[in-house]
Amino acid sequence: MVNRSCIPIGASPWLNQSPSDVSILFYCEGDDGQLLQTFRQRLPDHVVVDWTSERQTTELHDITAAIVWMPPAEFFDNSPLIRTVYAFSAGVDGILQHPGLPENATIIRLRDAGMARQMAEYALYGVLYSQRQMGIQRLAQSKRQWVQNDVSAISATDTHVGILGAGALGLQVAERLALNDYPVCCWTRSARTVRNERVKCVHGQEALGGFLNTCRVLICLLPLTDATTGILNASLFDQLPPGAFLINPGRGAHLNEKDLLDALASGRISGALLDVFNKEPPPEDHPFWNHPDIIITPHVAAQSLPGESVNQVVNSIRTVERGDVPAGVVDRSRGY
Ligand code: NDP
Ligand code: OXD
Repeated sequence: MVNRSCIPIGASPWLNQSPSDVSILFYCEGDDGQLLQTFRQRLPDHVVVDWTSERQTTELHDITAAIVWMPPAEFFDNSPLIRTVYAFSAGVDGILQHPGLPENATIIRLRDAGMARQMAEYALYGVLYSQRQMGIQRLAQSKRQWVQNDVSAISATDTHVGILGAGALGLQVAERLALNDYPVCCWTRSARTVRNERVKCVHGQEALGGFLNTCRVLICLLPLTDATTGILNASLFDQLPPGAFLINPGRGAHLNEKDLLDALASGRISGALLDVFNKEPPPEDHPFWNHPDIIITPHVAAQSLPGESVNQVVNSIRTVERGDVPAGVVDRSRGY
């Protein structure tokens, strides 16, 4: 949901400048130059300044906008006038925690950008893995055991899935799972109407307990905020049905890792599919690596598609230049 109160119309930092006056500071971790070049082609009326190679030779002081993914700590040091930050990501916890982020900068994030479909596939994989008890079978195979009697027929319709969050990603995940016959319920912060009658939605702290009690599989697709940090902890696990399965493609800091290990040891949780970690990659001696009931993926559950992501950022830049409010404006007080 776009919060239209974040950029007051007419307060755009661009309004008194023609685009050709406008430089945009660029840093996207891991870019081999391709993305930078694409932005330069798509914004021929702007100067896109590469922070990595041009910061020593370019006057950065007057720059008012930036395109970023995981910018270094010094990124904003010489550009105190940056007022619009185009985050090249869906999650904005990293940029919001950046020590140099100007206090009054507006952040505009990616919405979906090809990620929702991938996230739905990732979630479906995890849900099927749990429902069809693939963990038991994988382990048995590694011991050359034939475990026909240990695998029971549990139908999709009896496998209730709960999704923490029903945003750009969570909602599409919910719809895909519902299409595959899983009863799905989402939990959100505010009340919302979901048009798909096969997807239920509850909201608020008071609804959390009842929501958790039914989830055979729990998927975390929350943004990382003060309110959601550490939410996947022992007290939450205790409210799930015994043997529930956890899927976390949200953020590593949503999960209390020790509590998960304890819950796996006690059988409270039967297994977990984890894409994100407190430290990425986890240290070599991290207990998750070899845990028989944990599947690790390297933060690839959903990767933004470059074409769609560049389109979104370029459209947002044009929208802001017109003095309008683009989609994806982050509410900094909420943290997402
Ligand atoms: P959105 O901002 O679109 O949706 C967030 C959802 O979480 C909303 O439904 C919101 O509720 C809900 N929410 C936020 N805070 C709370 C709270 N305190 N209590 C209950 N519900 C809450 O985010 P996206 O769907 O775009 O992305 C979700 C997250 O997925 C990202 O922030 C990122 O961390 C992660 N991600 C991971 C990727 C990966 O590859 N592993 C790729 C991309 C994203 P409400 O509807 O009421 O606002
Ligand atoms: C994102 C991510 O937030 O890839 O976009 O995690």
